[in-house]
Amino acid sequence: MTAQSLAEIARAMVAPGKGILAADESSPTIKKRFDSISTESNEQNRQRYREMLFTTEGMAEFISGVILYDETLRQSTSDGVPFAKYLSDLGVIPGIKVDAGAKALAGYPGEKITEGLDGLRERLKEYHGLGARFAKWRAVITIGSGIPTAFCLQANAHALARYAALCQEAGIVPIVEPEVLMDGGHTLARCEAVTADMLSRTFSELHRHRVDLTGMVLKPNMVISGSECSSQASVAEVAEATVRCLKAYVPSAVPGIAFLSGGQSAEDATAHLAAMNALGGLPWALTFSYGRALQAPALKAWGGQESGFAAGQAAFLKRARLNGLATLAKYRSEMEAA
Ligand code: 5MM
Repeated sequence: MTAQSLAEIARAMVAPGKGILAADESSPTIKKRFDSISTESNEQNRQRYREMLFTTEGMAEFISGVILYDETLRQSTSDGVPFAKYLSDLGVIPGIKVDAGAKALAGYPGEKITEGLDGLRERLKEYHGLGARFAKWRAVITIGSGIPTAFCLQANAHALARYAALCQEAGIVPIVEPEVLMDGGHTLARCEAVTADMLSRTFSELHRHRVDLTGMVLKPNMVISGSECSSQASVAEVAEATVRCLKAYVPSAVPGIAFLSGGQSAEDATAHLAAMNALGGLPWALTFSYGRALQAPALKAWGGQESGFAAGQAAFLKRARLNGLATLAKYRSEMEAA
């Protein structure tokens, strides 16, 4: 596969009016989500839940791609169509989470390093054969007393770049996800400083690893007040700080930026995205790659019951549609009630 086709895939992932569904919860995370609706996390329930999301009629109008977990990439619809084929036939690009999770960084209490580089070349080859055309790797950065350290930021940036280079070698577009967590009492300004440092190191490592920026998508956190900070920034302040930070550190060769939601409410994540797009004059597409902010209302409406299937699909379609409108700056909060 040529660099041109990587760029084409990347552009399709961030096409106007569309964004990405992050449905790549690992087994421990999906168990937590299912626990919240008192539903057992077994293979059958996980298949049915993901089938509910993927077979939502009309979702392809707003969803460009879906990030799958290893188990999900190997699963099929109840009619026996592999999920990857089902999505591709709809024009939705299948993707795959390839990191092996964030583990404690030895020698650096409270900090994490994402693992999964060993054997990645071989796994990417297999995933490409199974239909995946993009991948995702998430670095997790915690803000706290004396952290993050420069060492932790650098180690994670290096791993992200090694992953991205391997993806492009395999004909797979890398989603590069350096997530600065919103957990904690820190201010918006502190989040901006840490995000800026991490983005700067990430793009420097991507350059050193000869990653083609036109064939990747960045998945960052928004610049936001810590969830326990006594002073919470307004929607306009979050939009301004996030765009200021991204403009300073993300080269315009990157076709698009697809945010994670990071624990924001579904409505906040949509309002922030819409406010950023309303600022205009952006060198890259700004869209979503939400997990919780797209799925939380759908998970609740489904409730693990067949009788909740249609309600779950309606809730998912609503969030997909409103976020699609947010990418075009056409979202209004009054639409939530419609
Ligand atoms: C879907 O959530 C992913 C969780 O992965 P793990 O199960 O391995 O923890 C996560 O990587 C997700 O893709 C991004 O963080 C975006 O999700 P949110 O919920 O933050 O929008």
